[in-house]
Amino acid sequence: MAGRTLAANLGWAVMESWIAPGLPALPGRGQRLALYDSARRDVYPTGAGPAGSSTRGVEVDRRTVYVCGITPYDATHLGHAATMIAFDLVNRAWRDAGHEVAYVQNVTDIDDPLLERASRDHEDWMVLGMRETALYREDMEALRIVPPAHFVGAVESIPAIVTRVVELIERGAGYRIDDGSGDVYFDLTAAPRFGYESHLDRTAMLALAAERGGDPGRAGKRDPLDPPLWLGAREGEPAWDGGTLGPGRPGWHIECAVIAIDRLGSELDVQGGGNDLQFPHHECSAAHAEVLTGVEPFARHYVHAGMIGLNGEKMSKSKGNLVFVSRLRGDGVDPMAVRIALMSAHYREDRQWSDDLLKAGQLRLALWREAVSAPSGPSGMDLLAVVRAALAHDLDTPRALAAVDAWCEAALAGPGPDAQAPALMESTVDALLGVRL
Ligand code: 5CA
Ligand code: ZN
Repeated sequence: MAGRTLAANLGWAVMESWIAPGLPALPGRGQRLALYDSARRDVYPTGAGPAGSSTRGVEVDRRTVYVCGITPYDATHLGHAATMIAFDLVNRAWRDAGHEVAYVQNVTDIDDPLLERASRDHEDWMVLGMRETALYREDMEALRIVPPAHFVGAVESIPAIVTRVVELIERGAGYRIDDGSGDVYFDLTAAPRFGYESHLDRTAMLALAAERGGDPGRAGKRDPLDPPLWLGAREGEPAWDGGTLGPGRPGWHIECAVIAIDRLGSELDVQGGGNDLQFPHHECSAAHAEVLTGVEPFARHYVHAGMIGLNGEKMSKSKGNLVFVSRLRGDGVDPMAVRIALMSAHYREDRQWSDDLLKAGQLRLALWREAVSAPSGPSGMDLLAVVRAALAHDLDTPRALAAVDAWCEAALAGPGPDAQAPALMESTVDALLGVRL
């Protein structure tokens, strides 16, 4: 096979995910989930078509989601947690609606930021990546995130990526820069619909590409926006055997395109991540995948979670304004209170983390825990129906949480008609919201 590398023959470690939380069974079925699609700019039902039908032979009762995961050069912060919780709600809602879910998440375990941090701290980049990935797994487990079926590293995917980059060159969609660097770029003219996912004008695209890891100023490119597919080996940097590409390492967007199509096929129900990935990352990944498979669109829904900020700025490793999930855990904060706090606003909203938000989450958790011990309450089936309906409409967690609060207040105010309700309320918030009381 073209691109079978020395690294693969030596056997790079394959990523392991984490232990799954228990999912209590609920009576009945959830509704069909509708989500906002960035490409179509509105809320649409997820899935291939009307219930009972299929397009291009896709099974309607299977749902596929690819979520852009961490670059492990620092610990999981609340922004990562919020994004992973949003897609966990998607996973839970689909399962509740009776779907089989195929969920893939990547780990960008080789990229510039990882090498820069390792070099700054005089550390081995691989050990750094392994340590932060291990901590991420622990954090995900503590937050009761249902693990992806495939948790896939970039490094272990290099042979597959090499094969696909060679394929893109053969199709005339990839070209080598003739300066001895060994760098290979994607030719955007191969993707005439480029821009349909993010709707930006060229000036905005150029600015965002420069800001978010791109290299519009790189000499020798056919178009400043052309993204790298393969970076030729550099002195002092790790490199892998790229077969006819020569030694080097993969570009970022091709990593996600290849992992997604190899594990999930040529069309996804959901391509997910934070809204910082809408451009250029998801636009470029979609362009790569569409040229490789000939199927458009790559994803039926491009779903973007809002940015969590601190003190008025986006929480980001490069800015250093981070609140780590592990630090909160270390301080004895219940991860369920963190989860509630992050779900108290809508997932698409850019929002700020604060001590007050956490305190409100802790109070809510205490209220729910007190109420679940009540001997009875208002109808548990009614509460389940409201929570299901709220989540089915683009994950309306503020409405779902308010319904749980109202049930709790009523249950604590005096005896209610339903003695089964406290147990059903407990399973509802566990199965659908991921909150264990
Ligand atoms: N490895 C790439 C994706 S292929 C990456 O963006 N890694 S990351 O570590 O920077 O981010 C991991 C995930 O968390 C991505 O989906 C990203 O969009 C999301 N994310 C990053 N920062 C925030 C934030 N402040 N708020 C919400 N989500 C965030
Ligand atoms: Zn990605």
